[in-house]
Amino acid sequence: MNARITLENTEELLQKHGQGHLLAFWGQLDAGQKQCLLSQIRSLDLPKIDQWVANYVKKAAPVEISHDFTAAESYRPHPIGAEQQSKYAKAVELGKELISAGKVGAFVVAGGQGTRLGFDGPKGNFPISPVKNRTFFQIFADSIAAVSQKYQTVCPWYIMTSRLNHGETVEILRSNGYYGLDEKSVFVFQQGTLPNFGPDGRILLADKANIARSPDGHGGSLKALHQSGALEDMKKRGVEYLSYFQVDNALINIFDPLFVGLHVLDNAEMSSKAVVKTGPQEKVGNFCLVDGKVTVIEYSDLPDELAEKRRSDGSLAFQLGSIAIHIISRSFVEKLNSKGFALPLHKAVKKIPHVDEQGNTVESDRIKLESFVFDALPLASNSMILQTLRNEEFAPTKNATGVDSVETTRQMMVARAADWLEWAGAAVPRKPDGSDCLLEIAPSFALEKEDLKEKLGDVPQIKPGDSIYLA
Ligand code: UD2
Repeated sequence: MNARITLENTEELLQKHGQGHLLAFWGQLDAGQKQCLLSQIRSLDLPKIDQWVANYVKKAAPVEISHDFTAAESYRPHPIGAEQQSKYAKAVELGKELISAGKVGAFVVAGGQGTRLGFDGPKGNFPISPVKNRTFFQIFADSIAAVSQKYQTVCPWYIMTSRLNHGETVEILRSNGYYGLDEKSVFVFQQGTLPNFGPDGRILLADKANIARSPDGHGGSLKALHQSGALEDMKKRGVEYLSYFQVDNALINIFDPLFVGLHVLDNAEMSSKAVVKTGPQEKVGNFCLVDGKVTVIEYSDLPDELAEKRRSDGSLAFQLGSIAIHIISRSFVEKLNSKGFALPLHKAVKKIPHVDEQGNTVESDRIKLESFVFDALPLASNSMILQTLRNEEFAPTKNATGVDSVETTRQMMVARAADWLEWAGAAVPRKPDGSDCLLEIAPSFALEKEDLKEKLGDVPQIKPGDSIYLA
């Protein structure tokens, strides 16, 4: 039976858990603020928070890595040998059937802050394409429309936002008419939050009446899919697989029949795409096998000696980088939610606005906790990894300039378009370090290079210095 909740017993409970300071400004609050703060405090699972404080907030090392692990195996981008060739062909056919039957949905996680890019607003609204300055959201929507058209189906789009950008994201989609997609097939939902902490484990106040909170990481998507009704929506539509990707990858191939098909043929619950890392310290997760389970160890958590370890042929021992592209079975997310699950948390030190003991608003390095979606991989009964080619599918936009930047993304978009056109038989003017023109291919023109073969007649002659948009 629930005991009656009063200010006194709340105070007592908070004291017991070392969080009594949350009521420090109680006397300065009006009745509405008091009620609001009390309900926030009551929603905290304080015994669980004690564990988080001990296991994550106060621990110096972010995660403990068992040294008893090996590198994970993967399928190559192209099949090796006749047996695999026939498996890939079967997978492609199956993948196409599943996409045509409307069983695959697009799922972008777009709840992050995108601080490094220095862009004001949801990252999905950043104008990234090299010729037309189309935004990430526009590019994804164009791909979804083109796939729906190609397979004569409706591919729904699930978009996860956070409290930091939900309203703005919805408004961007609405004011752009959902980029021509049917509004009913675009499902936007918010991820959850977790409280912020000081280094001593005390929960921070954002102001005198509110607990400071941050989005709970992209791992929060697995709960949010359930809590928001997105899973229910998928079930109603008959969507069985989610194609998961990040908001900052303009080269994403959202509906890849081979990837979907291999996932299903291998009875996988959650699968991943990987690239061979550019070097030991590339900022991508590392695919490993821990106790026989596919596991991703984030770049910041892999000890240097393992990151640098090489095989006899000179290649990196841990060479498969995680590019945050997954197929996730709906039944897997349903199963996790039905039996209750918790992903491990990771600690990040960020500038977080909060009130100090005097009640002044300050911004300083404090702690946020988040979960990572790839930590669900070991929970899957089966998990498959498909290697892909970086220049075809992975151009992360993290920074304004330099590595993984707006500039490198645009270069990669042009380079892929040039490669596709040349493969199909068009002439592309070249400089020693790339193409001597700007090229952009709209998904409606070609979703893959094979689509260009029959469109060559629509490709104009490309001259040095040209800016060409093919749509
Ligand atoms: C991520 C991966 C890294 C590699 C790289 C590829 C992690 C921890 N690392 O690095 O291994 O695959 O991407 O580009 O993921 N997001 C949310 N809610 C949140 C936090 C993030 O939706 O609470 C989204 C965010 O909008 C973005 C994606 O998750 O689409 C990744 O976030 P990030 O850019 O901060 O990830 P990063 O660069 O640490």
